[in-house]
Amino acid sequence: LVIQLVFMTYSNIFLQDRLKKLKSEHGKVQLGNISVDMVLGGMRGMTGMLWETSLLDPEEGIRFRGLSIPECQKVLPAAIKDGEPLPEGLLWLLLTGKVPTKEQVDALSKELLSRSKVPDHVYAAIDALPSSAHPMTQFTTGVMALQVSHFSSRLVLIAPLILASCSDHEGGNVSAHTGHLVIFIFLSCHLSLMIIQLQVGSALSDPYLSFAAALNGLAGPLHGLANQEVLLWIKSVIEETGSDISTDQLKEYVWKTLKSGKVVPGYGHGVLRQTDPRYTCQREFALKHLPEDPLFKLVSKLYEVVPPILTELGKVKNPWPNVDAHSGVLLNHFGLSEARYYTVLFGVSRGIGIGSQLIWDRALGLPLERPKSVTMEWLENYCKNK
Ligand code: NMX
Ligand code: MLT
Repeated sequence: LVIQLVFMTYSNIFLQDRLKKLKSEHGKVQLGNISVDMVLGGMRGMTGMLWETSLLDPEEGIRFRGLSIPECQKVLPAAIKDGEPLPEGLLWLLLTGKVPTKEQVDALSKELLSRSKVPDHVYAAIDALPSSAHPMTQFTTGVMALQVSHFSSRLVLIAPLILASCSDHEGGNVSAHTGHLVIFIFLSCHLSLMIIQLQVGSALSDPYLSFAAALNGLAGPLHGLANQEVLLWIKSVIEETGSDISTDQLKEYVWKTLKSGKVVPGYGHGVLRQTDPRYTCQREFALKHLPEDPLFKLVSKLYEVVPPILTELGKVKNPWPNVDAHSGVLLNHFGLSEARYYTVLFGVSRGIGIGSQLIWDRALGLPLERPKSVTMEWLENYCKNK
């Protein structure tokens, strides 16, 4: 199986030639103009990097290797009939660009499981932290500790089913971009061993260091920590107003949050301009499996109440919910009520996407990323002389 997977991934090696051709024939084609707004606005809307595993459309949402979330749900193998796609199937798809069979996914799961023993020193490193350490700090510490082990030919994959859709969100999001930026590794393929053997080169960060950096970005409340924040916020609504909350009370609470200078967690997005399809797929799952869950009912009510309020604010580009508005409620329903762990699950899931693209970064020999920065004075002078 491993040989098959590596072969399929690298049989696409002709992509190196495609990349060379693209560069030599079209290297000078302009992809757009950079405005001062873009420079001051976190590089929004600048097309500036190559990311093969997924592509995000502002209206439609994410496509993994060309497949939308509903399409993935249809074609990727599930553990049970009509169940949700297995994360290993998504990993296969991201790596090879091909939809795997159930047998291939099962064999991959077995292979990964056989390589999933975590060395004792990793637990010791995590245990050495104070018990108050946030789970994301524990996670990053664990990943960093793995870096000094001989774990590098192994891949732990425990991505939970419902979060598989968070695996990749093209390259520009904070976590993926950070991982991509930091990753400059030598990758050699050990056909006989495992999918990937990642080795540290001189002054180059290996995947553990890179993934740890990505996780640190994910741990921010405007990015992955938002799923924790959403559940805590929803619980605070209930604490303050009781569970039988009216629409007017909810509106009032949303306004109160905004007036205190906070954002409404789980709403808005840096790229998307519609409801996140990951939210929609989780909502459909909830309608099927937990329609009476009181927190789900509240999340549904928020879907009616929040967008008009954010629209009224006048400055929010996307008033619709993102994935984090929903995931916590599902996890809570199935017994994971410790909201502080939610971002860890997001991180495990994101490892699938970052890891898959990492292989392609090396296969395609992508160069060191180093965009140019300028000072305010430079911009002022440039604009004056225009
Ligand atoms: N609640 C209140 N204000 C908001 C919200 C929101 N949910 N979303 C955007 N705004 C504000 C934003 O703070 C900015 O205000 P100001 O000009 O005063 O700084 C203004 O609207 C324009 O922001 P946008 O261009 O619409 O959004 P931007 O690309 O800057 O930020 C987010 C995107 C995701 C950071 C932002 O929508 C947000 O803070 N959302 C809440 C946190 C969240 O759910 N994050 C998870 C994102 C998904 N993920 O997993 O990473
Ligand atoms: C993500 O999944 O990374 C988030 O939706 C944020 C983004 O795409 O910028």
